[in-house]
Amino acid sequence: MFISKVRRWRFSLMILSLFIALLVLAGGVGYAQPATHIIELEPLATGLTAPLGVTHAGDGSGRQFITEQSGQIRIVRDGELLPTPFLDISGKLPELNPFFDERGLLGLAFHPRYESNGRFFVRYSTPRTGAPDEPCFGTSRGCHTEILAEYAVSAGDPNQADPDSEIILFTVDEPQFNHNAGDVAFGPDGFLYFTLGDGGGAHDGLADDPPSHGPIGNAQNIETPLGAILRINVDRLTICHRNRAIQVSASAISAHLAHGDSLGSCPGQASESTYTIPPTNPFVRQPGLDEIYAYGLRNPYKFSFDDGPGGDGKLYLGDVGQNLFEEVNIIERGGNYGWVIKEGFHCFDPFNPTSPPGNCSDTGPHGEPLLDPIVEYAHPGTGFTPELGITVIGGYVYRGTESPSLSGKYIFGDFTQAFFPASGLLLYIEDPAGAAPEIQKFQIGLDDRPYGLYLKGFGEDEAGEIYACGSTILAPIGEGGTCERIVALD
Ligand SMILES: [Ca+2]
Ligand SMILES: [Ca+2]
Repeated sequence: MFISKVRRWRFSLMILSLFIALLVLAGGVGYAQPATHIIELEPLATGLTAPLGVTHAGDGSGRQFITEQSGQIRIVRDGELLPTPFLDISGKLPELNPFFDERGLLGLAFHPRYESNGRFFVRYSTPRTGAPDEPCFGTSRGCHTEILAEYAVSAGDPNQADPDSEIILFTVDEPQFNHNAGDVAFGPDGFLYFTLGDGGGAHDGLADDPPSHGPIGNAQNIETPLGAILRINVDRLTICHRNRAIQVSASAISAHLAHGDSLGSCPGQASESTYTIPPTNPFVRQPGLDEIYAYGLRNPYKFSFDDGPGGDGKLYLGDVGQNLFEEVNIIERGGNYGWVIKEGFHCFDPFNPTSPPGNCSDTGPHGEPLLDPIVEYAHPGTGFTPELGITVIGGYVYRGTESPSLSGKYIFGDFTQAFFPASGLLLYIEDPAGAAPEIQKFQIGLDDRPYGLYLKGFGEDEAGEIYACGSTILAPIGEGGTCERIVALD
């Protein structure tokens, strides 16, 4: 069977070579590479600190909302960056490290019915004391907790959130400062999705003695929310009604509160969460944390849904790799995406992370298949190809109208090709859900100039136009941050 496969492969190669030779004879050497798209970058806002993303309220206002890692949500209205932030939670954050940090205000999503209910959701980091046996204890970055919280717009001003409206929905203590992921978004199903990395450090803790993330690491452990994408329902909430915890729809909350009920479980009773679990989550009524939607992820920093006109709603996610490979995945419900058994398409050895073993298990701890990404690329100087950058930054499938040549392409990028100098990359995948997705590099400007910034995130406005955000500065400090709209020149 193996030999016949090899023969078939050789035969296919022969046919392919013949075909390529004919193409070369017919039309020169540009045959294998589709023409690179040329884009221009139009400034949306400058003078920012560490912009991680752009989103919109879906309320027809045309405003863009920029998430700053330093703790502010900034508004751009009619092309002007408003001086007062929509929300500033910098006082809740740990002191961010002035060289590099992955903590801060990390994600923002507006409720699909924000225009009528004023609800929005954020992910951020907050400090905690920690225990002496934790890897973060006594380190320069200390221990922290990751939080998913809900806020509301203020009653009087659409450009001001109510800072006192916070409801904390979900918290998890982090063993290290890094790999917090942090994106938040509503799916086409109306549920809220958010991501958490494997807890941090390296090798998902397996090379530590003893393993600092448990015997199989966090990403493969379905009893922890770390290393996973989670899905919850924020439209059915728990309230205390006549000393009994009940679940009601979010639209009925204010009526209940007016009649003396309170949000959350009843005093003195077992605490219940302020959200509910979609009954179709993969681990409901069986082992595994009910919030998990998919797992086996290392640092699923950015994700999005292809939910614009012509999109099929697929969930695209960039999972940041360790020493060698970066990857983009299309996430399916219940899927195990391989980390820490695999990095990209390759097997991973936590004790020899720069030499992928030839063999590893193709299933997870419960016999489930490990799902491969749609594409991978390699870190520069590792001997693997294609050599691009060191940290994938997930983006969006373009469904806007200003750049028709980009329609249906997955626009994403890389943080930087090396820590110094700032050398982010803007990339795309021509046919991301097709049979042979391939990574291409955008040409920036007719002069083909480098991006020249640390790429920190992407964003999308109400019209489906896509923005890239970056900074001249590695850390979340200073005023070197900018968000720019990506516009095709072809
Ligand atoms: Ca369960
Ligand atoms: Ca993977």
